Amino acid sequence: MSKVTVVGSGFVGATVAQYLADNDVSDVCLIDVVEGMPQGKALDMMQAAPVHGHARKVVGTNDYADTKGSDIVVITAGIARKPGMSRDDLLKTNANIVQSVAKETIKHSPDAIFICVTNPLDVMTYLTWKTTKLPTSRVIGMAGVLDSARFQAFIAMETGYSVQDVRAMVLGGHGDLMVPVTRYATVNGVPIGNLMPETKINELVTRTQNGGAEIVSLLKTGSAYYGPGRSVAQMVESILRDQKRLLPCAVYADGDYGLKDVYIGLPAVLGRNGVEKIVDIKLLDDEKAALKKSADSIKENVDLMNKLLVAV
Ligand code: TXD
Repeated sequence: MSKVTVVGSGFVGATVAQYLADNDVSDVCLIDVVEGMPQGKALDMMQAAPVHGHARKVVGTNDYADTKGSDIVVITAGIARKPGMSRDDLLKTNANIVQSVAKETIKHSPDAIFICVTNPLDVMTYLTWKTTKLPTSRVIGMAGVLDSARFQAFIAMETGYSVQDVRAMVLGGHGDLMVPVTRYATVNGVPIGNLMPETKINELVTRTQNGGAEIVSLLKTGSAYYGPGRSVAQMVESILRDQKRLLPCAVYADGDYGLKDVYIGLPAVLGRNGVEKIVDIKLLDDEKAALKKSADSIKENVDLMNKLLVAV
């Protein structure tokens, strides 16, 4: 029986928990700093179980002792940027939260694989790795699956073809500098360049890059969670069921794609051991340059985070 701890029982955390239990992937421990909230959501999910017909356990808690022995720890704890708050303030606040969460969870689940979700994603994943001191294969960030899903959804909407036939991968950091590798985007193997003009592809790329902001501006409060939650769940499922899916994830580049000492979105095979392989999909020079630019920006933020953390 697998156990997944989800730290941060907010919108994304609860969506992950619901999918994992409903689809019989694992038992779930939901934890949060807010008292009663994870317990309430867990109880609600346990009451949905008889209707749904699964026998998975969902536990809500504020006590890290209950996270003991988790196979996977998903970190969604953090705050969203509030009006008037600088990016640096957000970086500092979330870095402190993620650092404390990683320290607590690794104590109780030393054999776990960690999936970081908190923004700024690539930087927080790096921090999770540094804090847990785990091998890089066991610390992964979720962003690429979501960004790719958004791109795929837009391709399906544009062409009118079934989303089930659309495949695409978005690499690079989770932000303005993400790199949607349009050459590899297809509808059942047909490159999208055969199906729409380049100007349209560029429009879809821009919409993908602003995918999170578009939803924030519609929701007014909070950010996306169905897409993000489902994306995390796909990674968890690939690991626990040893599916060896090739998914774009924030992984540690140690010379891969010419990048060093940075967590960034690259195509990775996820299986029972975590990141089992980073696949080199042969990029063109301008795609490599875009990836490098994205990596440089992440590294600048990691440096800034290190300064802010020391300043605490
Ligand atoms: O693609 C991606 N990686 C992302 C990232 C897609 C969507 C959301 N993304 C980020 O995930 C977002 O920017 C946030 O940083 C996280 C979580 O987003 P969510 O929408 O779930 O935020 P909520 O609903 O505010 O939930 C966060 C919870 C909330 O219940 C807090 O009480 C809790 O985190 N929290 C903590 N839990 C445990 N421990 C500590 N210290 C803590 N601090 C806050």
